[in-house]
Amino acid sequence: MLIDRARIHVKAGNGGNGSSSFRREKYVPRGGPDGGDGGRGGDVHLRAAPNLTSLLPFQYNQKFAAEAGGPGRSQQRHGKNGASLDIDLPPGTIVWDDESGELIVDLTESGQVFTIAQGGKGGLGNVHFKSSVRQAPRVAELGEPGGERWLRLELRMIADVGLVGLPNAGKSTLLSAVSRARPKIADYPFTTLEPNLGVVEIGGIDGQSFVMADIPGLIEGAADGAGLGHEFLRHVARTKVLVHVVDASGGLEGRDPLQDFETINAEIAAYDPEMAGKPMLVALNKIDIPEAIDNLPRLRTAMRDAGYRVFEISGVTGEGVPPLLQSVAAELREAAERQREIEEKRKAEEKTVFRLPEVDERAWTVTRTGQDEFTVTGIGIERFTRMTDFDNEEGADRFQRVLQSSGISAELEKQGVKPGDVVTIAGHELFWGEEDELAEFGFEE
Ligand SMILES: Nc1nc2c(ncn2[C@@H]2O[C@H](COP(=O)(O)OP(=O)(O)O)[C@@H](O)[C@H]2O)c(=O)[nH]1
Ligand SMILES: [Mg+2]
Repeated sequence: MLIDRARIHVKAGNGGNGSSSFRREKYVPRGGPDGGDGGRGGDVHLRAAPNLTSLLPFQYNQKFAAEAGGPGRSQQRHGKNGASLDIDLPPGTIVWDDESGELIVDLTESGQVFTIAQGGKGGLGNVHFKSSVRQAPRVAELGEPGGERWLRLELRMIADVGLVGLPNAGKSTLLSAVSRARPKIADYPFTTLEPNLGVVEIGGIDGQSFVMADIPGLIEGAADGAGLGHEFLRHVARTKVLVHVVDASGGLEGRDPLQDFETINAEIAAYDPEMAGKPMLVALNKIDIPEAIDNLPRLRTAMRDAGYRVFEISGVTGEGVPPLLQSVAAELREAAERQREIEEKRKAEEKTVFRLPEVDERAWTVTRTGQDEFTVTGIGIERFTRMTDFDNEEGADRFQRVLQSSGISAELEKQGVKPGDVVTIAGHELFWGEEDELAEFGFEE
């Protein structure tokens, strides 16, 4: 099996800082606050893009960052929102969080989009913090940092096209002629129950490519009841087109190729009726041998009469191979089109764009983490803490008011917080202040 792996870092854009500017107008003494909000940072999306078959590009390029939001500006002007970034991955890519090992998403379907990192919110400009007692507030929020993480990508290639045929028909030879796969050739009819995979690249405008599997052992294994590996079955089940390779020469024993063809078809039908229903192209192989040439007119007529599309090829010389591949590619495009219609119907009923799970951002938890230590967690309060500019006295004041109005201060008191204790929120260490201090909290300088 072909497994491709890569490790990449994604970073959503930081939110822009809010502006703390003041109006400078001739007749407005100490003009009012007019600093606008920072722009939102761009998200990073993963997208399963058709036609991609490899993670190779990610060996060279590992860092991906969406644009940061612009800072808010004077005259209440909003900062520019950062552009989001789409990372195209081949369908079949499995995405893990590199640190925790958690499975994040399995991009199975072409077109599937997943938001992997959310852009930071823009900070509020000081225009929002106007009140009657606060004529000229300096406070403005910092932008929220964008999400970032290391990801592990794994692409397990699934075959689009399966090569079937009797041992020695020339399946492995054909696969190695059209791809970089190097299956063992000849003398290995029973070697392996793992399919060999190769990526076949068809030139042309859209640079179509597909994954072809040489499926040895299907018939042998199925016929004598040998257990086929799970991976093997997965490949067989997911192929969309079969190419039936027939040794048109009849081999050294002078067999009848039509008889060979029937044998395999009967076994496929017995093995899995669904597989027998897949589109099948016939490749009459070894046309570089005189015996094959002699057989061609008879085989061609019989198979076409039976409704098959027939190609005459030589895996060894390459003769006749390009038209076969073009037809396979066309067949796959049709299969993809049918699949897309099914998907669209399904999409009409359910949403297939996955988002990060929705959670209650305002929920918080206060935990006593030591004799004199407490930790406050919660998405909203942590974000607010990261966005607070503690160097700014008014920002710090506002922070305290939020702690009070949210009930966090009351909960800390209920749990027995006393002056001098450390309260940690989003990595900031805050000291609980004395009752009679102006500020209930003092902040570490
Ligand atoms: N002359 C000739 N020999 C071929 C051709 N394709 C395969 N062979 C030979 O047939 C034998 C079996 O080929 P292989 O690809 O291993 O068949 P598989 O068992 O179907 O995978 C090998 O000796 C190949 O060299 C062909 O187009 N022309
Ligand atoms: Mg083989």
